[in-house]
Parts: sequence; C-alpha cells; structure tokens
Amino acid sequence: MTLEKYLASLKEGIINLDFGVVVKAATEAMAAGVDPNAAINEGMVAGMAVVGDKFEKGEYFLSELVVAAEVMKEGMAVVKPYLKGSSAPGLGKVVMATVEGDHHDLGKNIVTTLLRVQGFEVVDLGIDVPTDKIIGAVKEHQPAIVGMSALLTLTMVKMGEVIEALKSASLREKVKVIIGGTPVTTEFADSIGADHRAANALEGVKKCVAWVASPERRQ
Ligand code: B12
Repeated sequence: MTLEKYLASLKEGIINLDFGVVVKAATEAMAAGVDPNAAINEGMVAGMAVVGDKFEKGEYFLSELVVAAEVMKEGMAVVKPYLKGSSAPGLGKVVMATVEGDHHDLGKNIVTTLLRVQGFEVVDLGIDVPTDKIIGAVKEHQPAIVGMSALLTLTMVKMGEVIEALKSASLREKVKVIIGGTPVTTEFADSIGADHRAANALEGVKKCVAWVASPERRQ
C-alpha cells in the first residue's frame, strides 16, 4: 500500500467510526515505516475534522462524536510506541490542561505524548481544569511552559483568564504560554497575551523545544 492509501484508510476509518479499519491501517502503516506524526495528523486528525463537519451539518450526533473519539484513542494506542524519542531528555517541565468547561482531550493528549517523547516532564492536569488549579500547579511545579487546550469558542476565553491570573500571581514572566485547539487563532492568542498559538501538536512541540533550547527564553 502507498503512504496516501494508509493515510486515507486512517481518515476514512475515523469518519466511518470503524475501530477495525483504523487499528488495521495503523498497525500496517507502522509496520511499513509510515511516519507516526503523519498517521496522526494527516490520517486520524484529518478524519476528526470531517466528523466535526458532519456533526455541524446534523449528519452526525453526539453519540457519533463519542465513538469517533474512542476510535481515535485505539488508533493512537497503536501509533504511540512508534513516536521517536529525542536524544536530549530533561528539557524541563510543562503544565498542560484543557481549560474549565471543556471536555475535549484528544488534542491535549497528543501534545502531552509528543512532549514526553521529546524529553519534557509533563504535568497533565486533565480536562475541565479551573484557573485556580492551573495557577496552583504552576506554583507547585514551576514549569518552563504552560500549555492550554480549548475546542469550544465558549471555553477558549478561559485561557485569557489564566494568563491574567498568572500576572496577578507574578508568575507570567516565569513561564511561556502556548495555546491550541481548533477555534484558537493567532489573533486570539495575541489578544490574550499568549506567547504562541500552535497550528497543530507537532508545530507546538517544536516551538516548546526551541524555547527551552534558546538561551533567551522570552523570544
Ligand atoms: C471528538 C469531539 C467531541 C468529543 C470529545 C472526546 C474527547 N475525549 O476529547 C465529545 C463527544 C466529548 C464532544 C463533546 C462536545 N462537543 Co465536540 N467535537 C469533537 C470533534 C469532532 C473532534 C475534536 C478532536 O478531538 N479532534 C482531534 C484532535 C486531535 O484535534 P484538536 O483537539 O484540534 O487538537 C489538535 C490541534 O488543535 C492541537 N492542539 C489542541 N490543543 C492544543 C494545545 C496545545 C498547547 C498545543 C501545542 C496544541 C494543541 O494539537 C492537536 C493535534 O494536532 C470536534 C470537531 C473539530 N473540528 O474539532 C467537535 C467540536 C469541537 N465539538 C463541538 C461541540 C459543540 C461539542 C458539544 C458542546 C456538543 C454537545 N451538544 O454537547 C460538547 C461539549 C462538551 C464539553 N463541555 O467540552 C463543536 C465546537 C463548536 C465551537 N466552536 O464551540 C465542534 C467544533 C463540532 C462542530 N463542528 O460543531 N466533542
């Protein structure tokens, strides 16, 4: 099978909510040496975008979103062991959370996995995390980076609330803040004073690596 065919099978498998197709395509793709990042982003994540469109059009309901998420988790379990580690472990700590009111965690989990593979220590606070809890974790763990995820236009405003709370606690200058999730734009990131809006997990992780590698952390 060609690379395109593996990616198409992964995407179609997610769209059709088909555990069997996704697990088989993921297994065969990894055995054939397909880049796991491509399998995630161009295969499964691309399929999830179509699932979202179908939900918006009323073709899929909440139950289908739930199943699609479960199918993606199965696919990720196959791909995860193939993600290549970095030769430079000990890159520092990252506190990661999906903000309050938001239960979407597939994107956050991918970012967490890729950061760990790169050598970061990630304190994953989970989903629906109140601002106070994020601030408490920053105080406790003193991370170099705070990562936040939001998939709802209603919840992404919480990211701004966290940044304001970091400022009030005199912690803003001590951390880089990276945000992500489909509704989050660069303009929004600028408006709330985040350091970076990630286009996708891989790009975001590269940014985190660049930050900690840089002698001047606040570039
Ligand atoms: C799966 C899904 C669900 C699942 C989530 C399961 C789970 N465990 O996560 C369930 C069924 C729970 C769900 C519920 C709801 N959902 Co929903 N959901 C989706 C769907 C289809 C896919 C999201 C997803 O997981 N994509 C795959 C992941 C891997 O992609 P991702 O999250 O974007 O992450 C990537 C990047 O953005 C980035 N990234 C993400 N976060 C971060 C953070 C950092 C720091 C970095 C560096 C990078 C990064 O990295 C990832 C990989 O590249 C989207 C559609 C869409 N287009 O997004 C709707 C969608 C987000 N949901 C939507 C809605 C409306 C809901 C509900 C309100 C539905 C309802 N009526 O109840 C509820 C809300 C529940 C809640 N309180 O959060 C809307 C949101 C509309 C809006 N703009 O506000 C969407 C867009 C669907 C739509 N088109 O209408 N949903």
